[in-house]
Amino acid sequence: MSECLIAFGGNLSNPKVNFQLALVMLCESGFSLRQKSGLWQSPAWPAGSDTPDYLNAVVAGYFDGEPEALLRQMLAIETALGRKRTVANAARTLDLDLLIFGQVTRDTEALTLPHPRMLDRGFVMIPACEIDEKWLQYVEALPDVEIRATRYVGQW
Ligand code: PH2
Ligand code: MG
Ligand code: MG
Repeated sequence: MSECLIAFGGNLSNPKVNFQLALVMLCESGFSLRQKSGLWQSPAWPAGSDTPDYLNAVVAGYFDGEPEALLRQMLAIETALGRKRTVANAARTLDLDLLIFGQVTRDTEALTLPHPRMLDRGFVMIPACEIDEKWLQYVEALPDVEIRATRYVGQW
């Protein structure tokens, strides 16, 4: 069993419901949930993106298998819940990003572990702090405006 951390994001057609459905589907695919953050709302990154605000969350749990197998399930769940792949940072119904998978490192076209940009993103680090306060140092390094623009909006 490897302990893993997964980021949820979305800004089209009821992301909260998509998060709930995606979590059920993940748990049916061999992922066992340990802890989940609440929901956090923030403007689309990068600043000035002309697209709706995002909802984000982070979940921690366990997976018995290779990270590539978990990633395959995550991509299938995104597709099942209406994700269309167009250009980078396009608005999306659901984005599932594998942040950490045990001590595994990967640098392939399909998968980079740990996730290369996770420490720079308030919408990932702020929810991650609910799971483990070790991420707080990365939140403290973010611009004040970004921290203030990321709002807790409840459970899911
Ligand atoms: N995801 C993106 C692009 N921009 N902005 C916010 N606030 N939250 C996201 O999850 C997000 C984003 C591409 O994955
Ligand atoms: Mg993604
Ligand atoms: Mg993403």
